[in-house]
Amino acid sequence: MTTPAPRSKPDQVILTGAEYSVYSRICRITLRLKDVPHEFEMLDVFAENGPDKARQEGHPFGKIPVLRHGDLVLFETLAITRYIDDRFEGPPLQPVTPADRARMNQIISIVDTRIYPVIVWGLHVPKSEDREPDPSMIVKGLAALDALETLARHPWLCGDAPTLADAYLAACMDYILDSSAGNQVSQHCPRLEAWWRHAQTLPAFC
Ligand SMILES: N[C@@H](CCC(=O)N[C@@H](CS)C(=O)NCC(=O)O)C(=O)O
Repeated sequence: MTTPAPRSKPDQVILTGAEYSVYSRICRITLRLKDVPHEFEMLDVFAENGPDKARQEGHPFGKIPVLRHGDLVLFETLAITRYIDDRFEGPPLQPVTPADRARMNQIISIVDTRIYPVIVWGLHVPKSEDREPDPSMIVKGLAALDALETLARHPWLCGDAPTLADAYLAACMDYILDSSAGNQVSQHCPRLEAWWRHAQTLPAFC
């Protein structure tokens, strides 16, 4: 793989991704929460030449998102969002106490390993393509939502202020609610429901 040539000005922030992409949304929410001026460049990774274009942008696996800040090119959403939080002024998005930080990391891991593969790909995508999901996906999806319901605090997932955990879960909410596990939120997850209603009052999450 060749290293992509820098093409942004020293302080320019460019996020390459797609509106539909959960991981691009996580980065956009994070940039907005920190109030970082940035440009968004659309790259449809599911188009025929999408993965090649993503590789040219600097993603070795041909995925999105990719963040450029001056000469710096980053891929992997956790690295991107932590960089945004560490590098720019604005409200801190990672809790200070070890216990709260661990809770944030638990929620992020659940989104990465359960919500995205199970609910987004295992339930939402089959529904949008008029296919029956694998029944095991429903069981796993409901278990993931139960775990998040138990972890969620008020008004934000980790307490008094939004963190990267809120950005991660918020980016999936449209897909969760539009999946066969969506009713679980209104019927059995009062904390998540209240959190999502509250989050949507902030422009960063819309
Ligand atoms: N671990 C990566 C996951 C990125 C990812 O899976 N992005 C999706 C879009 S939301 C993608 O590019 N999918 C295309 C593919 O897997 O070929 C991250 O955290 O950024």
